[in-house]
Amino acid sequence: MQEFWQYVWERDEVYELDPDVDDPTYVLGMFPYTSGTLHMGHVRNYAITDAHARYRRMCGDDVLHPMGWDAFGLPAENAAYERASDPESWTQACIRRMREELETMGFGYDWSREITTCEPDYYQWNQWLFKRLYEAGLVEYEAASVNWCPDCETVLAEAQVEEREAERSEAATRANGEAEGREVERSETSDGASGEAASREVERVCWRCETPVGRRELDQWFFAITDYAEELHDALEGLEEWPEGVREIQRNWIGRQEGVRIAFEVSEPHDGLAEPSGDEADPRGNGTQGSDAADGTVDVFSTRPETIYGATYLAVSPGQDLARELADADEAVREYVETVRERPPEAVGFSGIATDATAVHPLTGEELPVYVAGYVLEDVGTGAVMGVPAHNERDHAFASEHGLPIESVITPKDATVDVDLEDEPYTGEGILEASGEYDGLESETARERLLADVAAIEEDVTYRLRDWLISRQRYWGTPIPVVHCDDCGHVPVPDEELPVELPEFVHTTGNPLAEHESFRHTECPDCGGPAERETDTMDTFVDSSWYFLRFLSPDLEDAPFDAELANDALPIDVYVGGDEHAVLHLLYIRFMMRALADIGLLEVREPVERLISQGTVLYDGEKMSTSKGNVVAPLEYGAETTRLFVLSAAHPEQDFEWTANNVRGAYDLQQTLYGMATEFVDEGQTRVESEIHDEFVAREIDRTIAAVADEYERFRFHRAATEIQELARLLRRYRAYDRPHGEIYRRGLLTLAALIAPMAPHLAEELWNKLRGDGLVVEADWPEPEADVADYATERRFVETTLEDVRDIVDVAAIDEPARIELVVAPEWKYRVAELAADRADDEPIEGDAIVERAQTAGI
Ligand code: ANZ
Ligand code: ZN
Repeated sequence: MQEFWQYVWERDEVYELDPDVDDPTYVLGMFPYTSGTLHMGHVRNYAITDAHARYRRMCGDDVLHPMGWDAFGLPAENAAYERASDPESWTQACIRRMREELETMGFGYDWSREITTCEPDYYQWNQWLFKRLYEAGLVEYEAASVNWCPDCETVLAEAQVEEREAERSEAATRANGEAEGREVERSETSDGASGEAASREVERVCWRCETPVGRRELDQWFFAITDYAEELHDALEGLEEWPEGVREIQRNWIGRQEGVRIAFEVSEPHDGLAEPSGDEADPRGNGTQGSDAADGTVDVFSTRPETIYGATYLAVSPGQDLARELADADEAVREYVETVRERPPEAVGFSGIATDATAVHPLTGEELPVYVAGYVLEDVGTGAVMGVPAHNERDHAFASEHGLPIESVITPKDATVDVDLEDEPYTGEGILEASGEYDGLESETARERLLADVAAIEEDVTYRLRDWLISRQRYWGTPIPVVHCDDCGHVPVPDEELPVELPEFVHTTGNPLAEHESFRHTECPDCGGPAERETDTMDTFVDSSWYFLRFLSPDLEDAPFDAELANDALPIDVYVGGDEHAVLHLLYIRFMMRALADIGLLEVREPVERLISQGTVLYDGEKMSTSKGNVVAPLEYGAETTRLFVLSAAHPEQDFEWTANNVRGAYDLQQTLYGMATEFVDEGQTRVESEIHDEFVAREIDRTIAAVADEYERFRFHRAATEIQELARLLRRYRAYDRPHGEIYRRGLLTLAALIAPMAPHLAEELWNKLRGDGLVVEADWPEPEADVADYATERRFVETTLEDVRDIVDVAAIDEPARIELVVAPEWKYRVAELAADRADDEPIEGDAIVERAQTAGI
């Protein structure tokens, strides 16, 4: 039966959006990664968008609800090795299977817009966009110490590295939900200063295979997302229809920090500072890279400038320009820098090396030693710090390990607070001491005064966000359209030569593209000389950073998207996906839109108006996942039951538990509705007068229409399902009392069909067809209430709650059906509730004022 309706929908092209519509209601679920087969997370995600799209369509909107495939990436390549096959065939097989599963579920997509990111007619536009970003200065090529997964044999973006407690308290992380877990992890890394974090063993692992991540130094391609750090941060404020949790995770990830920049003069005794190596300043330092060797100053970033008199050394990150210069001049420093850059942070610890250089304290003129230290992060602030061991956890740890002086400059206001600086730093606010003319000031005042007085101290804001590393040393991705020429440097492949197509797959241990002689060797587009192609491919998150634009004009041949259409259709009205994408995908699309806007390809800067971050489907308290072996296949219970259940089990943003019992409820509801319609059709219309019931039921039908619409508007499918269930129950009681198979009953059944159509479309078509004999419910209008039910709905709610209140003094359950109905429709309902209550309590009717009095006593 389901296949029948799916066939009809397809035949009538009911989900295809007219290409002339310029501002559709754009409803989108994050397209699936083609890793094999649909899982329950997909089903939940797509059931939400599907129900919403169907509801909006019934309300008369032109709805765009497309689907495609995020088809590049490592699993295909790994599967190819395992099965001695190739990534292309494996991926295409996955796509066929997953598309069939989506169709079996009855999701209503406009398949005429299907896109597949691993096909040249899609990925050529990744290359084209890469070039536009490159021309706009938003692409960098840098030698960088990067995260390296030894198992996947590729580089990982910072956001693809997960932090775990070494002993792995999994239960705790799960209980917090993935997203919160990440947030906690992140804030602890960025604030290693807290005592707890310092004592905690954190392991950095690959997000995909959970192998501990190492470091490697490689030449890499980056997108300059840090150019947008400030805007990405500030604009979060305006994303009112995003869950606060996701905004908070992005805020933490971008990591805005207000502080100061302090310039220290640095000198090296031997031969002065080496000339800058000619490298451009590192773009990942937010444009605030501190070393400026030419005039011999190093900027440090600090949030506590008032501790400056307590600075006993200066430390620079091993990746910082000054460190590289010092390494050139000093063998020992060079060795340290090299080893430390190949190591994961937890192996670096508080190691460091003293250099010959000294820094001049801007206030005391004292000479401070300069260290290269692994705990100073290259991409944070200026990549250099002033070490204040007395008041900063990390500096304290470093100083203790290297025998550096610990000098107190802040004492707590409360003299009873015990401070033992040998043991641990005092990190709170307080009163300044040993700070020259600032002695005796409170730290906050001192901060302001120093900023005003000292030219070397300037206000500064820094962001922890790093540039987006897009290079992957893998085959199954978009080739980066660049040629390396000995004479001309990096030369982008001319537009007319795009796409740079992936050559045939070869089985090899390393990067198949690097082994592909005919791919690798080419001609320089500039000078025609021999040159080598870039063999890195793009991170798959590049593919998904703009795919929603392609759905608007999937067949466009001369551009990635139609700008006019995009300006009209965007932002996406409703975007639904898992919260594991809170910082990867959802940050990249916000960056990409802004970059495209600044290049002049678009006018909209924010891609998503309303974001729904769907909760997890649990089984026995754990996330359903293949690795846990607790997966329920989406089709095990039948498409309709599954979709109805995942929608009715909980609010989309909440987790819920998959239990056979709960699923049963969704199944029963369908059976009930189906049974009612069948019986009605079989028995034909009969009519018995029952005025009071007719009026009540008619009003209830109207009220339910309004209530369900309201729930759908707010994505509260679970409450919509409850309303539908209640109306069905009422209609059954209605029939049981009076056997009134009349017009009102029929309208009730038709209404139920329409109301449930967004969630259970096959069933709805079936009911619609039985009761009407023609037309499709997917194309029907949302039902109109016959009467204005606003007042009635309020009244009814009042009566229902009042009845609840009466529970304390009488057995309300004992109030029989007609009496209840009478209560709800009667104009003097308030009085009647009291009367009934009194009646039941006494078993002896009482009258008039006594009733009212008693009702008042009962607080009614
Ligand atoms: C001196 C100082 C004294 C600092 C003091 C703090 C307390 P929090 O506070 O952890 O959020 N910092 C700056 N750049 C850094 C880098 N690239 N790598 C590692 N640490 C860096 O972060 C702000 C502090 O982190 C800064 O303020 C700086 O140490 C350190 F009593 O400067 B502070
Ligand atoms: Zn050349």
